[in-house]
Amino acid sequence: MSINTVSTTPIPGQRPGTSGLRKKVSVFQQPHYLENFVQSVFDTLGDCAGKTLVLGGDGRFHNRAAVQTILRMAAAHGFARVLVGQGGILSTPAVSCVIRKHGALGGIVLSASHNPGGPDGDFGIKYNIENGGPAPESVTEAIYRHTENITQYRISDAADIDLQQPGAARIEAMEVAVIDSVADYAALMQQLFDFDAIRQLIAGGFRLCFDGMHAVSGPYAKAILEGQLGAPAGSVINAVPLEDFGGHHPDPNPVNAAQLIAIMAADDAPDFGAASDGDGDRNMILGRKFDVTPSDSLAVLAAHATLAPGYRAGLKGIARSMPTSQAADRVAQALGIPAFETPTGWKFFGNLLDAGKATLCGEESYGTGSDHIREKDGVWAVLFWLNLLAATGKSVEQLVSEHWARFGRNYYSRHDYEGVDSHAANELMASLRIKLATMAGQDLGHYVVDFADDFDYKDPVDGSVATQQGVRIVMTNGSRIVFRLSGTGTEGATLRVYLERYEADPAFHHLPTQQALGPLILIAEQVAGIADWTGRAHPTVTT
Ligand code: G16
Repeated sequence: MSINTVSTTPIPGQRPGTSGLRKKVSVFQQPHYLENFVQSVFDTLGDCAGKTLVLGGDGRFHNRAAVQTILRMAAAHGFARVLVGQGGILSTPAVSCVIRKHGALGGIVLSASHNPGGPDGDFGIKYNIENGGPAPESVTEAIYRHTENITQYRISDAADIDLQQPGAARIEAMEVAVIDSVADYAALMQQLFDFDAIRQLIAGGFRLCFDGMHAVSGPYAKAILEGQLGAPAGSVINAVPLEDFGGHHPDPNPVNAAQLIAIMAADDAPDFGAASDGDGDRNMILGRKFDVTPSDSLAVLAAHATLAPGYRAGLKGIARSMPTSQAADRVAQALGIPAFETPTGWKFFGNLLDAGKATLCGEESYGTGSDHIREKDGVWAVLFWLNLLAATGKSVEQLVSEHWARFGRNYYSRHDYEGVDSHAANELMASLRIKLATMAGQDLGHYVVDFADDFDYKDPVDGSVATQQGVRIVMTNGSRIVFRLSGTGTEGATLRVYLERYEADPAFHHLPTQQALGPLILIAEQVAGIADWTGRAHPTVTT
């Protein structure tokens, strides 16, 4: 074995987005592409002698090859040890858990999350810091600056490591520990939730269906739901991770999890349904013939959190991303705890969690989590719901309907216009920004504008500032329209339009969502000229 220094030149466009660097697989397969980025991560970290790195991914196409390359580069950079998931597999929440449990310096997650996989699909890489969470922008920007100036990388010429069995190996002086992908994570879940009560619920005939979407959460759900909690074999469907996710889009929403939606809409539907995404950090929760929006899910979990052993002491605060509905804010107010509003991106929750300001966090993009790790967590959300159902004896629909009756309902929908021309999307946003100054007080038919702005965030812990995080038009009754461009796509631009209407009156709590939001949808089109700019009369995906 020896370490080689390889000459390279900067490759443009390696700036991490909302959650790491995501590109087409073919882009990552270019000579030096992955190596340049990984060396830039290591150069940002500096001396790593004596340090431990965690490494794993969601098993998508190119995962295995990338793991071997990163192991050889970590050895050349002088890491003492790498903990790598068996088969190169670790869900994003499991990486966060393992970093924290083993006191690692950080971790590398190989995933493009909910984006499609396979040779023609997407790949991604993200660095997580010592607290287990995604690197903040100060770190991702430093990595990016290194990619712009890189001239060489260092890599061992060692042979591939066998990742199939747990055990230890060496590359140069570095130890490679192949760890069970599930064990540490499952142990943490047992501390947080009442497994006995859930086991009893299931033994009593309660039926559930978890859709692994042929992505990384299948093995976690199998081990915990079927293995430890006694759900009958077959309760976890699409459980085997595949390199192309079986050709599906591993995005747990009513559009992409169509098989699960059909199962939950049938007359003999199970009591509870759930799905997770490519890397296991998102969740979708369903009752029998009943969908729970992610924003409502966060609010319901917060309102009942003390029923779960890990949260018995109560919540310190609740944080949500700005476009997420304000349902959780009402719970925070009732509990007398602070509510935080952050830009989109789980990395913005890290400081709040580290500082003990927030316990629960959530996003409209099917992400929910807590201070148990520093990532959102799909299986955790499922177990939290099961714990609530076991403790209350109520159905999913009952819990949500009672929540609306108490707090009012925040009707909510996101309209995505995917793959639109980037220039047109930027022009649309620029033209919206120009209008903001004159919008306050405007009568828009059903609504009067209270204020309109471009969301800025000042982190209450470290004072860092993030600007231009989404255009919001807020009505006098709290209803809102938010516009922003996605930071996770790999083709053109994706315009996201977030629509929210607050309804206090229980007589109006059971309207079809798109109907309830109809007037706001019209206003969004009028104000932004979406059809003119994008050439699209309708969104690509409505969730
Ligand atoms: C990532 C981020 C989330 C964000 C989501 C969508 O999730 O971690 O915070 O809400 O992307 O972001 P955007 O609207 O910019 O596409 P994931 O699950 O893709 O890692």
